[in-house]
Amino acid sequence: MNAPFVLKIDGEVERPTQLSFSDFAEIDQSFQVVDVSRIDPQRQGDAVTLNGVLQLVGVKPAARYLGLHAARDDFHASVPLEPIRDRAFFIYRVAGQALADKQGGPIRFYIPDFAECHTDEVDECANVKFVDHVEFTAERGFDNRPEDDQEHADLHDRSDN
Ligand SMILES: Nc1nc2c(c(=O)[nH]1)N[C@H]1C(S)=C(S)[C@@H](COP(=O)(O)O)O[C@H]1N2
Ligand SMILES: [Mo]
Repeated sequence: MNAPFVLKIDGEVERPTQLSFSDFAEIDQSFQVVDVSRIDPQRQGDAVTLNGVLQLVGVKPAARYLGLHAARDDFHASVPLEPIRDRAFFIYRVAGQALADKQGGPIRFYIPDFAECHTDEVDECANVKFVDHVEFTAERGFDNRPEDDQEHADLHDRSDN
């Protein structure tokens, strides 16, 4: 039996893909980030770089935005690819195990050096937890990140972030 996938990747790519936990673990060593706390002391675990995923799926030149979808809590961000392509990663493992719910698992997107929430397209809110679908688009896609202090405070109240 095939392992259940944890992340679906499609849109402007040559090879739409569904990745399981073991697929992540088997991605080439050159794209693995062992111990993300070396990059951001606030974060734990192991990751695969966004660049690794871009290579795997064969991202098309038309792709300018990265859609990060979390069905679990209906949270979505559409982030410009260029400013993050060499620094973002997908955290998928902590201490050898799949990332737990409370850590934003099974897959958590992470961009080091983000702006404060709702101040920029690349902000802390773009560090989407529970990502189950990544979609590359030519134009900015669906995004329901908070747009002001009130919406942001409400989100944190709701989700005990
Ligand atoms: N799926 C999902 N991802 C999310 C959010 C959310 O509500 N749902 N909140 C965002 C916000 S506003 C912040 S500040 C960070 C909080 O991450 P942390 O709980 O790991 O500190 O997650 C971001 N990613
Ligand atoms: Mo936030």
